[in-house]
Amino acid sequence: MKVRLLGIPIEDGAGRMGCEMGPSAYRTAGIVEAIAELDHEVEDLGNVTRGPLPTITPPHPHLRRLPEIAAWVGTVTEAAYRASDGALPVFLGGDHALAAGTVPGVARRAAEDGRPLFVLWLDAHTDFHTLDTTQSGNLHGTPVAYFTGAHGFHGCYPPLSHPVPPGNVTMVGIRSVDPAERRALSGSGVTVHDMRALDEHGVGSLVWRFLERVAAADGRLHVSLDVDFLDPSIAPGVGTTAPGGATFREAHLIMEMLHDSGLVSSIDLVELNPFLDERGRTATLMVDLLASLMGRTVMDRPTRSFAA
Ligand code: NNH
Ligand code: MN
Ligand code: MN
Ligand code: MN
Repeated sequence: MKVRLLGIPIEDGAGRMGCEMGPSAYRTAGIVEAIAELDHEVEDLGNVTRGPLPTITPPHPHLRRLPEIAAWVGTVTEAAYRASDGALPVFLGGDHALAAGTVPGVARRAAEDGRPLFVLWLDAHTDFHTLDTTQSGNLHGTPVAYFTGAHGFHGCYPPLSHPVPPGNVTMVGIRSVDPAERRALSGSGVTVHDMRALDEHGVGSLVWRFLERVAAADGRLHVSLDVDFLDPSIAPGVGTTAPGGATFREAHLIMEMLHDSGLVSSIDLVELNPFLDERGRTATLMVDLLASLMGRTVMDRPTRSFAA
């Protein structure tokens, strides 16, 4: 499989600076070597640069850096569409606002190839705010509402050509949901597995069920991995830590299952803030998780495949 790395140094969507350094930290942590070692062909496309700022009249005064994010979304959508041509793109963030570009870009690619797109959202947060509901004004809290076609982005973010059906989105690891997001999610069709569901059913069976659904639909799968999905004790390098997150083994198991499924067609690694990291340990963990997704194993094992 051919893998393409694309750095997307956005930090304007997060409440604090530092995510801009994410792509460099992944390269320093050896992301190219980790993938190449697994016998994939790797091409590093470098970093995207944001297009010119559009003129936007913000619908609310507290929305932070709306013209910047709108510009990024347009640029990233186009770049993600191009990077997904005949290769598996890994988007190196940058804060989670980048998913408002990567997902629409790969959704367009999937649609042109006649395949439905599914999204696995690994995050402490649901990022399901619209421009009208966000309280913080931090636009990294909005990508899922946008790419599933929610109203409330008109005249701000670019018009969406290929919205992802909410029923194709599954979230895992959730433990911080704002009241407006909770209301919007109920009845939306999005599947939300909060931490309690993980504790009760185990991450393996929840993820397996979702993968079977993607396989049955002959779907493509975009995986969006927010650093704060992980417990802060193992991943301190993020601006919005939330206690009670996924453990080291839970996270690796998901990646290993994703590898075995053969369904993953694009990946975001987002919200790494190297300024807050401890001697690169969070960057290194994220690279190791990606390696598991790309086929790194402890021992040889028989391939598990889906029932017909
Ligand atoms: N829901 C909060 C907000 O909108 C937090 C979002 N922060 C994240 N999302 N890190 O993953 O501000
Ligand atoms: Mn997020
Ligand atoms: Mn988050
Ligand atoms: Mn492989």
